[in-house]
Amino acid sequence: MASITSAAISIPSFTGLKTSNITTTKANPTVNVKVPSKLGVRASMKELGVAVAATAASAILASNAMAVEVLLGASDGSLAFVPNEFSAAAGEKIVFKNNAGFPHNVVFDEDEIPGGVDATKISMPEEEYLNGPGEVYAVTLTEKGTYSFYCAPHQGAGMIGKVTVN
Ligand SMILES: [Cu+2]
Repeated sequence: MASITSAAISIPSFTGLKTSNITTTKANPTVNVKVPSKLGVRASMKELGVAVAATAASAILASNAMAVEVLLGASDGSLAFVPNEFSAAAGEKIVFKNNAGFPHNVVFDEDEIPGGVDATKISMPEEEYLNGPGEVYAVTLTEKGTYSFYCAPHQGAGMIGKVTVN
């Protein structure tokens, strides 16, 4: 029961969780089938409600866990972001992952990001690098619009990219 109780407590922090989600899920027979295995056959209706809400929250968590992955350096060794143009949902995590030709970094161009966004808060410091294979830099952009970014050591070699947040 402890895990279910903690899930129920954390639900208000999910802004995406609406009453309508719970109602819809409750009507779904596959969810009702799963409930007894979690709570046992003596679960009260109130406990069933908590379990259903927790199931809905888990589904939302899973969709929030989606992330865009961008490779730093193409596998053929060329100095590029792969992909170098992509889109992401507002609030979606963007993970830049060292792949080849490092060191790399990720610096957003202060002149080519939406107004009001502080480039230093979403960028790596210009003089800091990802040095090892698989090292990552993750950022979440919440303001919609287009953002240009570059790799400081390889900007001159064309290692630049653009993300559209929508
Ligand atoms: Cu680079």
